[in-house]
Amino acid sequence: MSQNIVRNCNPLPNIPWEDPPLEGRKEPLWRYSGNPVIPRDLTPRSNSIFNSAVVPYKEGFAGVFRCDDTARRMNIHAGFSGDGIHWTLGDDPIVFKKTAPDLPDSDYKYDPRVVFVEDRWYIIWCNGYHGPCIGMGYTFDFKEFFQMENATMPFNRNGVLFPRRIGGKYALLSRPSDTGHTRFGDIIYSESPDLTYWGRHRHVMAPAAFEDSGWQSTKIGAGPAPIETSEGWLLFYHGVLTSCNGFVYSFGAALLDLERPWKCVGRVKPYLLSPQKPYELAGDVPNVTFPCAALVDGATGRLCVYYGCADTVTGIAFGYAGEIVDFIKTNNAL
Ligand code: BMA
Repeated sequence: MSQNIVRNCNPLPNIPWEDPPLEGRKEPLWRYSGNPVIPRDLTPRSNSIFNSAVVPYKEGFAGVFRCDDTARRMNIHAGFSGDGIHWTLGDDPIVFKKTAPDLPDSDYKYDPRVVFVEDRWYIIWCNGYHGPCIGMGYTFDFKEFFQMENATMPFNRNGVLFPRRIGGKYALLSRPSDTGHTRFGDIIYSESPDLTYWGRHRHVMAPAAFEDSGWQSTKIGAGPAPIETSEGWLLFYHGVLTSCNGFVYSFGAALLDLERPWKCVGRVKPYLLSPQKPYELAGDVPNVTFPCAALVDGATGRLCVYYGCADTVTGIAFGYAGEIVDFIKTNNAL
């Protein structure tokens, strides 16, 4: 176990956990032996459950889950778990109450992230409004949900809110895109005094050169909410390679400056996890590992990352924040 570098994060003694394999570990992340933890058909009408967000809640865990139904409509459902591994999900999508009467409806919702900021849980997702954009809402109890104004105009995906204000402002990462299966994508930082009006946009990271770090050479996008450490914000992000057979989604990690998070101070050259297991290689979209949440034990630095597998099921992987930051520093692509 490495030194704990996590800051401003509560202890989570009941974090899902399995010790690392004793031998043969190249990357500082290892998969749960019981993966996948969420099957595709956990709700009566789900075709697939993946790219989902989990947080500590009361004595256990709660979450917001991407469930595509058997009509292949994309939506998000609430769920609860005692141990973070066995889940009960609502049969029906979340019904949001609008915080303003003229708030537009959503054509679809997908790829949620959840983060606690100040007094409530915020949900950030890819929202259908004349194409994909960043939708936002909140809850206090994972039973009643409120929808806010969209944080961005179309087209944008992979919106991720920081867990605290930075320089007095709320802070958001997002990935401007297009209407389709976008073939480009950089991570951008924006700030807001009120979670409605966003500005002071700053470029954070671009895809890498194919020759240098192929797994992240087509596009990249922020994953779970950034984790505060003594070395900077630890950001898991997905990266995409264009192979002769289509996109391949792996993920890695970067370190962002604590007070000026648009300054990337390190990012991995090799991936941390790539599609290699049968449930990552085969499914509705083959070769996808896509992280959307990370549980953190503030007392030990243990992490449990939730990631979508082949756009079909959900898996988890474990690691220590300190080991991952060491890996970034010794395998730095910058
Ligand atoms: C992206 C999003 C993700 C999905 C990925 C791979 O554009 O739609 O939800 O996991 O493609 O299909």
